[in-house]
Amino acid sequence: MGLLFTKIWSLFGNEEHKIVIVGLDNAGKTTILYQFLMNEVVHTSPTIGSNVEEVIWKNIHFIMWDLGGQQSLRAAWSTYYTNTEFVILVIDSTDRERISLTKEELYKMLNHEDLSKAAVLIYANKQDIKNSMSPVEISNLLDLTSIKKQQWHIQSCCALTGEGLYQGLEWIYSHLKRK
Ligand SMILES: Nc1nc2c(ncn2[C@@H]2O[C@H](COP(=O)(O)OP(=O)(O)OP(=O)(O)O)[C@@H](O)[C@H]2O)c(=O)[nH]1
Ligand SMILES: [Mg+2]
Repeated sequence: MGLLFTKIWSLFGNEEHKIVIVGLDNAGKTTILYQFLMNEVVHTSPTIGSNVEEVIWKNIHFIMWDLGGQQSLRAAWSTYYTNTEFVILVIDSTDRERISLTKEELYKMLNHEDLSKAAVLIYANKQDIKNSMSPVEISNLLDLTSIKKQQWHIQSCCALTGEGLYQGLEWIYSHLKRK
């Protein structure tokens, strides 16, 4: 009965799904959040702390937390993890020097008990820039196939044009429908 009620309740779009958006500074997290909210590119400055917005898509309510990615702020990411259903990891695909740092942060996150049941969407952002790493290259560098506990998906995108962003949300949507 509880489950049936939950399903019917979600049909009316009253259920909220918590997403945390993480990634190193300058990856494009805030740009992505406001693309989802307003379908436009906003002028951003480095996020100190976090931004939170409700994004409604296909009648589903997402509470999206965009966390600051600077080194001093990353230690606080875990304070946002409770009840998180989806993690969106944003990668600056031109930032080859720091992909190993992203990998470290990714596995630290995946090992956190509050995220053991979360699903992970990885955006290979800034695909508009020449010589950016491809999703395949990023998958290999992050060793994504070694992730066994969580479901994951990698999506190439460009936050400036919005290209690829909704394909990523589509994966989240299909994940929710499968549950
Ligand atoms: N060329 C290009 N630039 C992008 C893209 N996405 C974001 N940017 C730019 O990258 C810079 C950083 O974007 P933000 O969204 O502020 O980055 P952030 O991940 O929120 O950074 P922190 O808040 O410091 O963690 C901005 O100048 C954006 O305009 C993209 O797809 N292509
Ligand atoms: Mg930001």
